[in-house]
Amino acid sequence: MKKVVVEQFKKYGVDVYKAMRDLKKTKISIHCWQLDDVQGFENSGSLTGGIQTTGNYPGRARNFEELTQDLDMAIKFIPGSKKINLHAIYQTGKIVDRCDIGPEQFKKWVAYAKGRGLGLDYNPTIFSHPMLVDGMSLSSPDENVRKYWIKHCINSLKVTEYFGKELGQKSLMNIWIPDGLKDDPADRFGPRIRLKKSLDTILSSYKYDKKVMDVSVESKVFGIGVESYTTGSNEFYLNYAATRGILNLIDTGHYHPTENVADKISSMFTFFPRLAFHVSRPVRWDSDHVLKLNDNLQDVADELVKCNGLSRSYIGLDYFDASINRIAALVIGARNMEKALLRALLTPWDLLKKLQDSYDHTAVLALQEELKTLPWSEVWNEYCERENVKNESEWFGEIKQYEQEVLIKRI
Ligand code: RNT
Ligand code: ZN
Repeated sequence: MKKVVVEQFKKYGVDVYKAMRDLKKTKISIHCWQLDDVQGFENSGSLTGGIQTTGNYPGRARNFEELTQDLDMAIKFIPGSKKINLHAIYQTGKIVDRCDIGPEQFKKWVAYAKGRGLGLDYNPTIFSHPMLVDGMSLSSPDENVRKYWIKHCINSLKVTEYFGKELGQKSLMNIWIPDGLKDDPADRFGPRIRLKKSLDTILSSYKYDKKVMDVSVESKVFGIGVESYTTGSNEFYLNYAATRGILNLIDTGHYHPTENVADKISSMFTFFPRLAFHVSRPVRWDSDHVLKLNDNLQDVADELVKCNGLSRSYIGLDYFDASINRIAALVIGARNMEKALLRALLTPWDLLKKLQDSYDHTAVLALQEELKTLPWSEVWNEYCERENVKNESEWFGEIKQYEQEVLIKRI
């Protein structure tokens, strides 16, 4: 790297080599579901649960072979340490009813991950299924429905534990349910009490090995068709996670548009030793757009670094755009996550904190703005080179070529 670049950062007390080392230690969990529009391998039909993919770009992966081929293509252009985030619907081999899912259905994935030194994370899939009755699962008024999904989640704990054990890297099982109501509820309390009981049953039914896995719960404000009420709200899961000693997962698209999601991170770390994230980009609503390197993403990355939270967080991505090349979508979003983290790691937070604590807010503002012109992109290029990953001008051409040779032939 050019000496002048190193010196420019050094002037502020920032060691660019340490920043690259810290970035390399941070794992990003790449969500497989961007590559096939959240369809999975079960042939379960349309996507339900208040989430939606729009667009019909050619080349959607239709099976394990195509999906892993596309994943390999994407991973090639994403520097740094990676995991793959799976959903139950990506079960392979003998497809079973979702409530009966187990490690057997994920052997192929473990072999895939092992071969590449990747970790795996996991999500029970509580949508796109007939047992999601009237949009409800773990909070359903119907006991049979609740039992079905409880069983799915208990078996999912076993899958996640299997990942953690087999791969020697901790695995996260994240529970998100779409339960909610379209219009003003007659009863808000009942479904929440039922959800609490269902979750307690899941957690007490199987004593998973906490050394190899964690469980998180993901809240939401609303979904399509469930605009008026979501059982698993932010307050619900914050309290649930805090009282049960599990993790709370922040999906950056699941809050009111005027809420500053980054601001939540320091409050959370005040009480929770560890956090989990689904980093997404909401456009007007939880639209799951591809991550851009915008202020919202940078703010999240900055807070993670400032709170010393990188080693205490599961950082996963969560978006699904079917209107553009899906591999490029995965690459662009993941690289932007890495870039935001690198920029955060290249910032002299101690210096800025000192200025704030000595009431010199003018100097804070001046320095914050001055830092924006530092040549962080030079460090990014160096990082990509060290990781043997192509830079901005080169990877896109390769993906376009793959589109011509492979993707457009998938009809
Ligand atoms: C939905 C949640 C959930 C899903 C994925 C597919 O609003 O964000 O995390 O996006 O599990
Ligand atoms: Zn999410």
